[in-house]
Amino acid sequence: LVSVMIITMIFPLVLTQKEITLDAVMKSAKPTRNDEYLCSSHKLPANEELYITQYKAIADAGRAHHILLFGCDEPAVDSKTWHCGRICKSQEQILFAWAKNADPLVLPDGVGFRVGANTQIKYIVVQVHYVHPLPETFKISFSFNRQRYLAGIYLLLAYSVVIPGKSEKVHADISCQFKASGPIYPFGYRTHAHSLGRVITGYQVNGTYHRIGKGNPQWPQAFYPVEDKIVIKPGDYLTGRCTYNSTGRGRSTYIGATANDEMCNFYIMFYMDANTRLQYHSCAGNNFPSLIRNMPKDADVPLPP
Ligand code: IYT
Ligand code: CU
Ligand code: CU
Repeated sequence: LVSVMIITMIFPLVLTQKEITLDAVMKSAKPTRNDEYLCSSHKLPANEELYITQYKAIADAGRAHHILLFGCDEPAVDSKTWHCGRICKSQEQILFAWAKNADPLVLPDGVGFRVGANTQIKYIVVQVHYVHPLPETFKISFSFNRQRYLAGIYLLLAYSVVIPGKSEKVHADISCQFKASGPIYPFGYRTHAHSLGRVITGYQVNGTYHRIGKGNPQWPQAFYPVEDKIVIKPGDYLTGRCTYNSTGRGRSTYIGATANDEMCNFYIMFYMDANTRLQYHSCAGNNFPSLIRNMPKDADVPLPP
């Protein structure tokens, strides 16, 4: 009854171009329950530096609720496939997110995630969230060519939040200073919360507020294109606000991993010069409360369902 996902990685088929097709065929895979999370790991060629420049054909996975791609130095589990609890042995890096009914986001020309030899990403782990226990087939293609710009992800998150029950508007706020050796150029954003999340907004602050994105976390939690082309410079501030509605719940809710808990995440997908170094790739907590007080008033105004 426990069937196995057959994962094959097909190495350069098209020889004119360095291209790898990561063909994750879950042949007669039988996720056994609703809302099951399955992970599979894919080792990258060990002696080559590679650039992920596109994620393709992900939308074929019609029965998956979401698919997340992570980069790992080493996967958490030795077998090729497992029920995801842990993703990587150490820190995982999110690389991409696809969600049901969302368009795949293609990276801009000349932009790639650097993976493979001499990087912290030696494996790709694909996490599939099955809505129904049905077999699934999908295909992810990567093009690997040296790129002028490197892609990266910066995460804003809140961690010490208590959402009281029976409350219509509860905020979780995030604020940090951006520290790096050069600017970053955001091109995508992703919001993530659980069932109480209503709206999540992220801004760049450099004297004035520039909205990077605003999303309803009940929409497919993919990466969406940024609203405006902005440049985040070292010394700028970043703020985020998650707004929850707990009127349907009689108890308090805390940050945590399960559906009974909540989260507050705003992901920024960006590109930068290859020699730019970021001090951190994430920002946790509300370190500059005055920036939150002055945030545009419409930050918590819900979006259409
Ligand atoms: C407590 C919390 O907010 N967890 C988030 C953010 C997070 C992402 C990564 C935390 C860690 C990570 O290594 I990548 I530590 C969280 O778990 N978010 C989920 C996925 O794990 C990415 C999500 O769907 O955004
Ligand atoms: Cu999902
Ligand atoms: Cu979560």
